[in-house]
Amino acid sequence: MVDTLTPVLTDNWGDERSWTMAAYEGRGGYGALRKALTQEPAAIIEQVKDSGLRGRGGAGFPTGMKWGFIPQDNPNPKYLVVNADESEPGTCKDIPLMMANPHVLVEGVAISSYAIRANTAFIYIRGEVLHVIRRVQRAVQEAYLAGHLGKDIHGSGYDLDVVVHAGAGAYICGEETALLEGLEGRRGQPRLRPPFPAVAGLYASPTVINNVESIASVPSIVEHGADWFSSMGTEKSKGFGIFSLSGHVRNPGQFEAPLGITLRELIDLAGGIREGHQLKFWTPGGSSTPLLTDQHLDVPLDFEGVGEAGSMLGTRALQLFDETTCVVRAVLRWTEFYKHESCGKCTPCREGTWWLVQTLARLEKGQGSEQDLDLLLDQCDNILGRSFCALGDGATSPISSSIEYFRDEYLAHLTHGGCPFDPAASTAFA
Ligand code: L3W
Ligand code: SF4
Repeated sequence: MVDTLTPVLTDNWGDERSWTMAAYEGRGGYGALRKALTQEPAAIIEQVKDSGLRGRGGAGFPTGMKWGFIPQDNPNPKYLVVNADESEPGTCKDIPLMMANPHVLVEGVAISSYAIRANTAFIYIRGEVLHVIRRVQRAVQEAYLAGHLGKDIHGSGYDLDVVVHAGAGAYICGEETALLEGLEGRRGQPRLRPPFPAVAGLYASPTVINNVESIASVPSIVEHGADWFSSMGTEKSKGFGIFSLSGHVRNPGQFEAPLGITLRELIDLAGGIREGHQLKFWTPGGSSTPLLTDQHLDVPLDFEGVGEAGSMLGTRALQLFDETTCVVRAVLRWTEFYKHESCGKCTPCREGTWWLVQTLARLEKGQGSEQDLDLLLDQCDNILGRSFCALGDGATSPISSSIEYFRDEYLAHLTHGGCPFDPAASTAFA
């Protein structure tokens, strides 16, 4: 089964001091940048379009198409912004990527900025991960010293400055327009779209915002070609991606594999569910994606397959829970997170997430009534599609999906006057 892995971004993670310029260049690093600089910027955009690369930050928007939206006749400067504010519960791919292989990101930033004709790029990293900020800052310094960044890069006449920016610790700043607000020095709250950032983004100028993994995939596309990339994956979800397995598996970690791999295959790669236990439920892309169950082990993990199963591929943060986990408690915990992180701008999410926690907490303690399940679904209905940004919608995903698959477990909390998984509260499942 191990031959289903396609290590590209993760290939050097086991190398000694893999994060240094010497180690990266020792493997041919920055060769793709030199190659890109001999081509027209528009040709790079075409190559990325042809590769089929879709955004790795959750939404799967075609990367080359987004770059193509940058209006080159706009006299304002163009900007590239890397969204490295990785905060979705369970998502843990960009941080290890930046720690182990920061130069693939820096090289991707240089190529992508050249393609959209930006002379300034920002890497916005969540503020809590100081070690990652330092590592990326160091890689940027090394790249300046080696002439991969700065003035007249490799004699091409192209100039690029890269700024590493530390966020201040708000989940909402992973939303692209809230990130821009933060970068401009304001409180991180989403902006109305349209206009999309490609037209009016940072400082009201055309801006491409891409996830770390999307940008880090670019050097390999330039090096090996669009056909090489699109030969992996599925018809509409091309290439490879990092799948993060956490929770009740024997060997949790990062597995880089073609899109379309199934959870069954990934669990095999991770050594199986922990001994003596069975999978109960899982998230395909963090807690903002509807839960799936053991009925969905063979769903192709691509944008289409997971969509057909009623969820979203999201960030491929696969959190696995076995039969010892109380789904109500897990969902309550996630909902508390959304309540805490709601930026407060719009009423459905600001008030709604508070009400969701009240209702869920009552149910979890076994103090509610069966009508509270309908109340919860009604509260979700008043948030989903009525919120200003995806945070509100995401907050409803684990709740409505858990009621769909585990209604009986909610009811068991009422019957037993508390959590049936907690021996102190009940012996229901003893
Ligand atoms: C120009 C148009 N640009 C769309 C661009 C848009 C953005 C990209 C995707 O949310 C999801 C969210 C999370 N002209 C355009 C256009 N664009 N139409 O395309 O846009 P969109 O709105 O589909 O998604 P989004 O706002 O980027 C991302 C979900 O992913 N998620 C991920 C969370 C990830 C983290 C993390 O820690 N990394 O928080 C998980 O489910 O909920 O639904 O660039 O400008 N006509
Ligand atoms: Fe803020 Fe939530 Fe509204 Fe998004 S949905 S703007 S996070 S209050």
